[in-house]
Amino acid sequence: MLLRHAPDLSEREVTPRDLYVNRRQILAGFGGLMIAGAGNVQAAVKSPFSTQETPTSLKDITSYNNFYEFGTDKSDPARNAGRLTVKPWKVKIDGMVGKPGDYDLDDILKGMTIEERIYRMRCVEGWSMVIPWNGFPLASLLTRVEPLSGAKYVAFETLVRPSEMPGQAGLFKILDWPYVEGLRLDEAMHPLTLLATGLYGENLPNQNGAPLRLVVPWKYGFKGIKSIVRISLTDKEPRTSWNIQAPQEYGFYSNVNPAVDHPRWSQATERRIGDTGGLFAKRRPTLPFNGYADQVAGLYTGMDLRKFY
Ligand SMILES: Nc1nc2c(c(=O)[nH]1)N[C@H]1C(S)=C(S)[C@@H](COP(=O)(O)O)O[C@H]1N2
Ligand SMILES: [Mo]
Repeated sequence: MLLRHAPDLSEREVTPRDLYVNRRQILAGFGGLMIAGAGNVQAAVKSPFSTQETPTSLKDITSYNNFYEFGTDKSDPARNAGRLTVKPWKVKIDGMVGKPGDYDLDDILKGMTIEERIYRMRCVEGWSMVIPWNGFPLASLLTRVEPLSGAKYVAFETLVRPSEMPGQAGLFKILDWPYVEGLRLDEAMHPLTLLATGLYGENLPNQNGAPLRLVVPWKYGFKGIKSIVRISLTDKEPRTSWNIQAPQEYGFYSNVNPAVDHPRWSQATERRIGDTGGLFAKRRPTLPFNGYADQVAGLYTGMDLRKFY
């Protein structure tokens, strides 16, 4: 049995991909210790929420991305994000918290459980990937900074650094920078909600949102804000980039919902990236809450999800 504190191991030392699927499932809890299976060196702990679906290939996960700070084409982030400096990395935590501050990401990681979770990640464009994330529950961080009793929402902001983000430096303003997102506090505290720092046992590739990005498995991909530099607790519903850009098309909630069409396309089915046949591969039915309805539907009881889309 191997017991180590999270900061002793960088993600690079965590499980190689071929060990993933049949790994012993031991949950260490959020106590700050990792427990790996006897005789194994891997540090990640498989989440009880992991899907059994086959992960998308590393190549597809890292070459088909949306990250408009690096360009609007799906291939732009892989080409342009390499120059982004991701260390050192500070995260400002402010607003309605007992312990606001400018935290160094390495300090945040001290004592955090490194968890392995294989999540289906879906995107509004009707495609999906299955990504084996490494990271820690957002709740673990929020609990440590002590939200005040009046806090109802969490707002997130991405880095603004035009010198390293060509999409922010161009003549055309693609989006209002910084990219912003938000969650209700109960959504943010849900154990499925993750701050990812890696995937496939490696540090997060820049194009996937290094060094820290949000993963909300039951929401569309655009909720997963990348390269986060600020987390604010607030009592007002935060603004979100896609809602600012196209309010008729994107609401605050952005829950995966096959029953509610996007104004310009159906959201009933999705294309799994990597399925044979490429663009012509058989589409899959999209599941309510991305297949996590048992865990999260209760967060929305009594809400009209056509109105709160
Ligand atoms: N800062 C920032 N975060 C972002 C985006 C972006 O353009 N900028 N795109 C979003 C969208 S639309 C999607 S689909 C996912 C894609 O994440 P992935 O490239 O890791 O699959 O990132 C989301 N997070
Ligand atoms: Mo997206």
